[in-house]
Amino acid sequence: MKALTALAFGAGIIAAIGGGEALAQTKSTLDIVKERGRLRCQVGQPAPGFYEQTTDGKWRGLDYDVCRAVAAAVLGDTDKIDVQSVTNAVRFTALANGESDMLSRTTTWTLLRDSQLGLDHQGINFYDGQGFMVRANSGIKSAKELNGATICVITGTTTELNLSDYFRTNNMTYKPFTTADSNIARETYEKGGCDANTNDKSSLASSRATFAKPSDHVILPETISKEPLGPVVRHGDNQWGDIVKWSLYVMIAAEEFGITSATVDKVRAETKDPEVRRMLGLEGELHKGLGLDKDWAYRIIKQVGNYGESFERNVGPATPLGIARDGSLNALWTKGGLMYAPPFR
Ligand SMILES: N[C@@H](CCC(=O)N[C@@H](CS)C(=O)NCC(=O)O)C(=O)O
Repeated sequence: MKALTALAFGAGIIAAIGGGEALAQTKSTLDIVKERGRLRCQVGQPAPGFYEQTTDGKWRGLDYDVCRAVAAAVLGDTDKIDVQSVTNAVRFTALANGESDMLSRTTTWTLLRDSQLGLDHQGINFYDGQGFMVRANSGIKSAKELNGATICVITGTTTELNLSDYFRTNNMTYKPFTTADSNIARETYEKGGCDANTNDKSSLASSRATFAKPSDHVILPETISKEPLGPVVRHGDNQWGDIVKWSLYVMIAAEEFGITSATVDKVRAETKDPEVRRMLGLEGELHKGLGLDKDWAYRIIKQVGNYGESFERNVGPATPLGIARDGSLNALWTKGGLMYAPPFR
């Protein structure tokens, strides 16, 4: 419930800031963030594992760690973040008009979003796909059995569009219960107002973790779409986009190199690996193009950790979400997955 208070507060910030600031922006986002000394990072309404508030009011999550990585790279401190928590329906406007510096909030990379909304996607931090959740006692075992069902869905999402495509393709009908508020969708489904809840499968796992009895709900086997999720910046500010994208790649590459938050100091003192040395700023001038100092990547690994550390502490098998990584698209490319960082060269 604490999260709800913060949500209202976060939405208030957005409203209060208004649309002006960056429309008249002549400075780069990097300069604005450095001058302000704070990163305005947009997340969604709290979604456990991805962006949520703990009892001490701090935010955490797999997506929030991308915000933290950028804050560590640019401002040297993962706490220098103003969190903007807003609904899906206004997320792109709030970024495009300059209220947010970036967003990192289970957002799917699509052609339309990348090319027609004044935005640029910056890589993928979670490979997802859309699914359905139903009550275990419904006896439903497949999405193909949902003909005529009432389905809870959040507006302004790819989810809403895929739902329509899927039922049309399979010659089935459904009654949508649509809302912009993810809490209302979740609660309406939990209280029996919908036969099924549809969302990205990770989001379903996230919702289920908040239910009174998670085991009363099952996620059906079908995956009806591709949902590559990742951070987004405004179109046209390429250096800022590079910073966001390469901050994420540092986390992925660090895991591939076997470097963790606990070992990065030792690695920095001892490594002879040329690529690791370039990434950590021990050799070369790679930081210059980003407009950052040479320790930017070191700080990300030290303060946030590598991608695997973030995955395990936020959404992995030991968390309430319990998402398996082995054998999934979210494994490193060296382990059969798609997590892959371009070279540090
Ligand atoms: N990936 C979808 C949206 C996925 C989604 O709806 N995520 C859930 C996570 S539980 C959600 O609604 N979160 C609340 C929010 O972001 O406001 C998209 O980009 O349109």
